[in-house]
Amino acid sequence: MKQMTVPQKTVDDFQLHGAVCIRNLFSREQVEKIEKGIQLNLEQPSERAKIASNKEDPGKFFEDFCNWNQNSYYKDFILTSGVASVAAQLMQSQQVRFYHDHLLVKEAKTQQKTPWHQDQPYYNIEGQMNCSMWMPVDPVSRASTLEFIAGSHKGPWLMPRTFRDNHASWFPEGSLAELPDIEADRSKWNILGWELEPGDVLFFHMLTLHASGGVGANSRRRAFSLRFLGDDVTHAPRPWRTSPEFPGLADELPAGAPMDHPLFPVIWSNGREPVNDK
Ligand SMILES: O=C(O)CCC(=O)C(=O)O
Repeated sequence: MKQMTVPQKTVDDFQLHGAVCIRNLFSREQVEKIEKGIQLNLEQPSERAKIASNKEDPGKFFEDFCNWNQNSYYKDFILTSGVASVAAQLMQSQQVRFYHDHLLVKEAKTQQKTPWHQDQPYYNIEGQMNCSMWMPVDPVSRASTLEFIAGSHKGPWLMPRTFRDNHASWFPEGSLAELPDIEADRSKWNILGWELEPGDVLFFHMLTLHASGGVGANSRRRAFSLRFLGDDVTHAPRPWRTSPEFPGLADELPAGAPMDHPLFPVIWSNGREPVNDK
């Protein structure tokens, strides 16, 4: 497994702000591999794929999850690009488990925004040592990029809601604090956001509040995301459908157990372990 070394300042920024941009992390060749993976994913979507925009939207927001095992481009990237070594450093974790992949394509003219949210409340995990990678294969303007609220990864957990109709489909109403209205006065918040070129990559904590805008007439925005788990992460089975869902997992992995399951292979272990590509 390839090792890449991240400057200490980047690690400190990730720990402090919960989001960082690493410029030029991946070569054109790696970006092209993901581009091919995305094309294959779009041609052969899984049963988990969904359209996250309204019918009236002049564009389309397509999402799919958990395809790495069927998509050789994704799998090759995950296992050989060195991305796991970056995740290990940012999380300050000895070991990195792969959690899942997530494809997010906003076709040209998509108006659908991604509202402010944290990812972890939608998931089936507890633990602080985690991170997500978000990498576009198209140039992304400041207006269409992913934005983050610096420091929000320190908590609290905020109520996850459906993106289009604001429904509490996960935690019961009243059980978590509500999201503040960030757009009502953006100047009150430390908002981080970077214009991106292919090869630039964002990493963020699964509790960091993030959001993105729509895209312009000539700017398709294909983004590929990977989710990584560190040493302290354990299984948190939920009585509702998580996003993504891992059907049957609760019967195999008890609450509070490490995520030690073939669905979540260890892809980095203290820089030494061979890749487990079950
Ligand atoms: O790509 C987007 O617009 C949203 C991305 C996101 O919410 C995520 O990767 O968790």
